[in-house]
Amino acid sequence: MIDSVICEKLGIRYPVFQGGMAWIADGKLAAAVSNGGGLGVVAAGNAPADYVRGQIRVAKSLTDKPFGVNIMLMSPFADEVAQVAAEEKVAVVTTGAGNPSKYMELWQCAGIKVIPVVASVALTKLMTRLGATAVIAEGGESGGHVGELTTMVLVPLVCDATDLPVIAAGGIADGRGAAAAFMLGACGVQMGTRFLSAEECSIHPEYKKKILKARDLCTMVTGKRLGHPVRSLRTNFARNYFKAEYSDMSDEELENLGVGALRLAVQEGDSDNGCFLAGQSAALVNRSQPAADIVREVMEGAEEVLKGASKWVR
Ligand code: TUI
Repeated sequence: MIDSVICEKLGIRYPVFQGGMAWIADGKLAAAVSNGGGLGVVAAGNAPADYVRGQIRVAKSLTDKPFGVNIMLMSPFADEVAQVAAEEKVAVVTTGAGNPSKYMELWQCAGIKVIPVVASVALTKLMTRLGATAVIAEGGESGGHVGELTTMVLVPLVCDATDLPVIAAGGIADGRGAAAAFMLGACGVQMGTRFLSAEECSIHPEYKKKILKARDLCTMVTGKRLGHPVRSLRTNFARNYFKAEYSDMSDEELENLGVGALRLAVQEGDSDNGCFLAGQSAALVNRSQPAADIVREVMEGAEEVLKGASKWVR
């Protein structure tokens, strides 16, 4: 059985976090992952505080296991959502797309364990100083908002920069990826894309179909011009957006082109106007199954790979 310091720290069975996917990771998915022994996470994304409080309560009604809330720091509602997480005294807060320094004390005073996504060594060191419980090193293979570095480079750099437990994310969707993450120094993994295929994940059937069909070169990064690079499936929308970035379109028009695109993908399955966020690992995701089976299968797969690793050493 895989054992990890992060399991002990959080009271979970498997060192598997579910990524905080905006518009997607609701209370139902988070509870299913937590009931399966991982750490389920309710994503705030750009949603208002009332919605997030509602989803936290849904998760509480479906599981008595620990779960987290992901605060997307670029959200216009980040301040209110940060407050709701403290009021609801969730077990864990993960953060993304920014520096959560200004909220750390609020969450820590509420007894919440703070586990930020870091995409650089500098933020890793700052979060260590400010008392984070662990950090998530998320490489650019991931879906959604991406940093510059790959998982292969970022994880060992982050491990060298901190004594905190490090969770690896980006490009991990099976036991092989998880085993590799442990070899890089991580003590757990976070997966988003693999959980898009979970039976408890309520995305539009067209979204799920696209993930299950995705092959090696099916994702691309757009949004660099506006400073918010995001990885998504290579749909008509993504191709057109990419072209628009390199046209003489104004920044304002470009910004408007993206408005509402995440919702259109998740709720309407609209291939022409929706932005289907997904990591490179979509190519590795080939079937739908319960979230608990995903958690167990990935960890059992990692165990098998790690047990066989001595074949490389004489
Ligand atoms: O946050 C994510 N992934 C996301 S957020 C999101 S919602 C969105 N919608 C439209 C445009 C942009 C985002 C969809 N996917 N992952 C965690 C993550 N955080 N990846 C990279 C980072 C990151 C990057 C820079 C974290 C901190 C950071 O440093 C900020 C600083 O000030 O040092």
